[in-house]
Amino acid sequence: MIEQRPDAQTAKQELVSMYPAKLAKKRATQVVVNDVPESGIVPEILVNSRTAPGIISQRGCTYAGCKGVIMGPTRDIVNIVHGPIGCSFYAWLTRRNMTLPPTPQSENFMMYAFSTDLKEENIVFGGEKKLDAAIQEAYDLFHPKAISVFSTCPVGLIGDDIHASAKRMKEKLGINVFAFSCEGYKGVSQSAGHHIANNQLFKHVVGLDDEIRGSRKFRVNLLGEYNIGGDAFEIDEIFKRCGFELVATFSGNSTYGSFANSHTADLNMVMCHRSINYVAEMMEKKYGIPWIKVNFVSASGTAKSLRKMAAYFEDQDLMDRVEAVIEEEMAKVEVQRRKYAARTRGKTAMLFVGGSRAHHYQELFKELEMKVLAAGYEFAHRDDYEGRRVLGTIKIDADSRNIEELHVEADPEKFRARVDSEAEARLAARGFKFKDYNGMMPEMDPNTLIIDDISARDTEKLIEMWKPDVFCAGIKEKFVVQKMGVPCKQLHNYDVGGPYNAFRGAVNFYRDIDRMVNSPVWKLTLAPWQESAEPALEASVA
Ligand code: CFM
Repeated sequence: MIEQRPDAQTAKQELVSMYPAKLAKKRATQVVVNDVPESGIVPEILVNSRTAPGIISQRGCTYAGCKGVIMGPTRDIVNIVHGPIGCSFYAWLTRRNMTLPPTPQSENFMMYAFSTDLKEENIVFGGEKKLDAAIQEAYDLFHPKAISVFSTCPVGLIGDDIHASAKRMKEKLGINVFAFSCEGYKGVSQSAGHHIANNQLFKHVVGLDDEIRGSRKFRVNLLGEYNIGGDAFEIDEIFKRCGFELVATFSGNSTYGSFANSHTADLNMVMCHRSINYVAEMMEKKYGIPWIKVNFVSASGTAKSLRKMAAYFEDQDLMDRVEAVIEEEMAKVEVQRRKYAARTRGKTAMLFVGGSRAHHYQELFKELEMKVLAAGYEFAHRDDYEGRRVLGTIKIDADSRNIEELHVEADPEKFRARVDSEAEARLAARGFKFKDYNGMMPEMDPNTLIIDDISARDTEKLIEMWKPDVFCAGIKEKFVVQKMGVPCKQLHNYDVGGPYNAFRGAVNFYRDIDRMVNSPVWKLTLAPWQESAEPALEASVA
């Protein structure tokens, strides 16, 4: 019952007060009671800061963000992990990012785990020779278009020069070989790995192939979509029906060639702002491609994003086609939405995941007429919480300075401004905004709790206090949460469900959430000795 919940301020005090004084002071700036004044200026939150040693939080490492997240979904690059075998095993297709090669014979290396399998001996005497040999072996076996190398923690400590090795082998083999210094400890979370992946992809691949391919004239890239559970397939299908030519996705269902060709698109759409805004910014500077924020999670978000894409191209036929697709799909979705919302209305949810889904998935809960009580990211930055308006005020600390900021200038030959000042004025007059992201907090209710980098202990306490009908997180949290009698929906890999994007995906989500929040099984989770006040066993000390 809502009435019995402690209010947000009391709940915050409870969460923060369990830490030692110094840490409690810091946590108090990472746990925020949301407030959305007229101005839209939400309270400041401390984020992207090191997790205190000893605290079990949801975060992953820099290598996970680079190799697993950004580069993982590309099927035709051989990704070699330079490090002990455990790192490679950890990143082996655990994220459910799917791919669809054009024929069964087409290259697809995603089901393999390539590793140099570093041993103690290599840690002592160096592993560069082993890396050269691994690149050679992968080339001999598969003859791929490109090979990339990822370093894990020990490699950074012993100082193997993976970039020198990549350069040597590139010259020797005549294919593109490039490397990522994405040692796990390099940043405070996965987020640093995103940035490193963006940089190297931009430096070594984007812009290599200028040929204009495809028959449709509205050429777009979708950035920050990773085809978890087949999401990208849903979006692709809608794009085709509307008449957009999808040149590249970074990086769901992607190929090396699509990255190389991506600078020939005329618009970049950014879905996951956290993981890929760097490439969007760099492509704008170097090639003149503007970017807009989109969200294909939820039916209403999909409709809004499609309209924005069509508005950009200022083409009446395109706008008409987009409207027709939206009308047809929304009619179908709405029937289902009403059916499910009748069963989910008023139920409550919490979302603690990643750096964008904790925000995007709130749209689907709105469509289900559910209430979000609390949310937070694992590794997002202030702009993802408070909006890009705070970008100029974010303090750069030593950890962020550790990650290279590429200096990018307009390409003397390939830069082409896609919108002139007249078009820009026309679009602005219609309320169209480029590079615009308001973040999660302004779209949440006041007096909800925003918690950055939630810990295992915070999670338990929060559930105890506010018992939600569904808790959204990942595999590390899932079973702890469920033992407390609350269903946990994994928003990283969708459990075995999905796709959840675009129109059909939204309906899949409605159905799966209805099943979870209305299942009677969660009331049956007490052990016999918890069910009654009577002791189950009696004994006395002799
Ligand atoms: Fe972006 Fe992602 Fe996410 Fe992310 Fe991730 Fe992911 Fe995620 Mo897991 S890129 S920030 S690093 S939307 S793997 S597909 S689900 S934490 S919210």
